[in-house]
Order: sequence, then structure tokens, then C-alpha cells
Amino acid sequence: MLSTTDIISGITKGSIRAVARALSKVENGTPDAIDLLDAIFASQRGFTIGVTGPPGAGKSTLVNRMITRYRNSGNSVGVIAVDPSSPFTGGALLGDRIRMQSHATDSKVFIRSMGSRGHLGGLSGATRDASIVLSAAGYTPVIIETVGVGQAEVEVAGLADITLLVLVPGLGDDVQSMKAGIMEIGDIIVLNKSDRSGIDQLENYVKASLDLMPAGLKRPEVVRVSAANGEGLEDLWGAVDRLSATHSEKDKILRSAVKTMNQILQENGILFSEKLLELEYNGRETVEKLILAGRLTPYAVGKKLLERAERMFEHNGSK
Ligand SMILES: Nc1nc2c(ncn2[C@@H]2O[C@H](COP(=O)(O)OP(=O)(O)OP(=O)(O)O)[C@@H](O)[C@H]2O)c(=O)[nH]1
Ligand SMILES: [Mg+2]
Repeated sequence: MLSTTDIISGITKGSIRAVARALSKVENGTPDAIDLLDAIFASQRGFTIGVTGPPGAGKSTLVNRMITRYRNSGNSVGVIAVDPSSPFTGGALLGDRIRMQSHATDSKVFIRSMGSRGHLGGLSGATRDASIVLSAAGYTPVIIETVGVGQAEVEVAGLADITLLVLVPGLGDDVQSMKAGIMEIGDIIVLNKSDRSGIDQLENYVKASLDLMPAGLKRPEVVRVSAANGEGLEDLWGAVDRLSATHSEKDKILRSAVKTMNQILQENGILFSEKLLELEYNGRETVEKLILAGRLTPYAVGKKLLERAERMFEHNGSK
């Protein structure tokens, strides 16, 4: 048995066994998961790339290419394959949805699939916590693949620093029936299967939709690729690198930390959190400053507020 302390030190040393244990803990929401996440939070290194799009769009084929790309530059790569429709979670068992077998024996590639069981914050909370574990273990980037273009996927996509929306020719009606605003979830819209006919129509359609985007919103880049034959991939990597260069990695982690704190407060149903933030830390502004300075993690805040709330309930109850 690994103790929580062993797991924490194992993660920062990149131990695969420690990473696997930590992922089970965060997925199942065991009580010490929050301490673990607090302890490793500052060790996060890289950035996260979300890949989302309809079933069969070629997301896994693209992720496979991405793994090769980052492995060639010496990085370790983490992949979380999310299936919102599956209750199944955990383990290295991968359905045939995941076409990354060429990396299955590479110890510097960690692939995990996740369904929707366990975690208090639902799938997006579990995915966020899992990506923190992988990032703290030195996997850079962590790639999150989600199938679909519904609410859950949009939420999961929103966790990533850079989000790729993958579309393909022949979606026709599907693309058009996608909810308004779906195009806006991608920082980059990848038009995959450029080797297929219908790619020009798709590009025209996507560009026309983007022209309707409200002014002031950042327009995503549109890149045409064939994940199957490799065409256009250099352009895509260029677009990804340009985006990832706009913030330093530390910057990204701290920025997302404030978002994470708000999610944790919500997930744990901490009522009156503004009041509690006031009592415990002199208010939200101070907390955010401490988080942005890297002096406090969102998990530590969540834990403190929960403890405070419990004390208040006990106190009231004993009167
Ligand atoms: N012609 C062509 N086929 C492709 C391309 N990219 C992927 N495919 C094929 O499309 C099919 C689906 O690819 P996947 O990578 O599994 O797609 P996915 O989006 O991950 O699928 P789900 O995870 O099931 O939603 C496979 O048969 C791929 O070989 C491409 O650029 N061109
Ligand atoms: Mg897939």
C-alpha cells in the first residue's frame, strides 16, 4: 500500500504507480484526494489541450499524431479520453474508440479513459483533477479527448488551455443543427479528413458561420488537416504553438487556479462561500491574490472553507 505521502512524492518523481493510484483517488473522490491535489498543485508544469468533436471525426487519430509530435521533442505526454455516455471509469482498459495503440508500450505516454462515475464535481471535476495529477507528474502537454458537442463536452473543453474543435465533411446537417455558439468553443477549428470530398463546402460553411460571430469575441483559427495522411499538420502545430506562447505556463496554471477554486466551492456546495471567504481570508480579492501569487491552492481554500462551515454547523447545533 502506498500512503498519501508516498503517492505525493511519487507523483513529483513521475512514478507511474503513484500516478495511477492518485488518479483512482481523485476519480473516486476519496477523502484524502483534496490533500493530495493541494500538495501537488504547485508542481504542475505543462499546459492542457482539449480535443472535442462529433463521434468518428478523427479526434483519436489526431491525438495520436499529437503524441508523436510531442514525443519527438522529448516530452512525456498524458492523455485523458473522456466518454460522457459511459459510466465506466478508471484503468487502462480502452475501448476501440481509442486509436493510440502505437503508443501503448511507450512508458512516457500515459493514457487514461474516464467515464462519469464517482466524483462530486461530475465528469468535468474528475477530468480537471486527473489532468492536475498528470501535469504534476511531468506530462506535457496533457491532452483531453471528449466525444460530442453537447453541454458536458463544452464544459470539459473549457478546462483546457487550448481547445481544438474537430469537424469533418459530410456532417452536413449535424453541423448545422449544432447549437448556436458551438463554433466558439474552439480556439482552433480543425477541419479533418481533408482528403475527403466535401472539405471545401465544410470550410465555406464554417467560415460563413464564424462571420456571424458577435463582434468582440476572438475568432478561432481554421486549419485544414488530414490526420490520416498527415497533410496540414504542420499548420496545425503552428497554430497550437502560437496560442500556447501567448501565456507562460505558470501564468496559465495560476489563472486557471482561480476558476478551479470557484468550481470546487460549487462542487462542494459551500453555501455562503463569499461570507466564508470573508471570515477565513478577508474576502475573495485577497484569496485570488494569494492564489495568483502561487501562495495558496484552490484545494487548500476549499478544504479550509469546508472545515469552517462544519465548525459553524456544529456550533449552531450545540446551542
Ligand atoms: N479519410 C480519412 N479518415 C480519417 C482521418 N482521420 C481519421 N480517419 C478515420 O476516421 C475513423 C474514426 O477515427 P477516430 O480517430 O477513431 O475518430 P474519433 O473522433 O476519435 O472517434 P470517437 O472517439 O469514436 O468519437 C477511423 O476509421 C479513422 O481511420 C482522415 O484524415 N481522413
Ligand atoms: Mg476517439
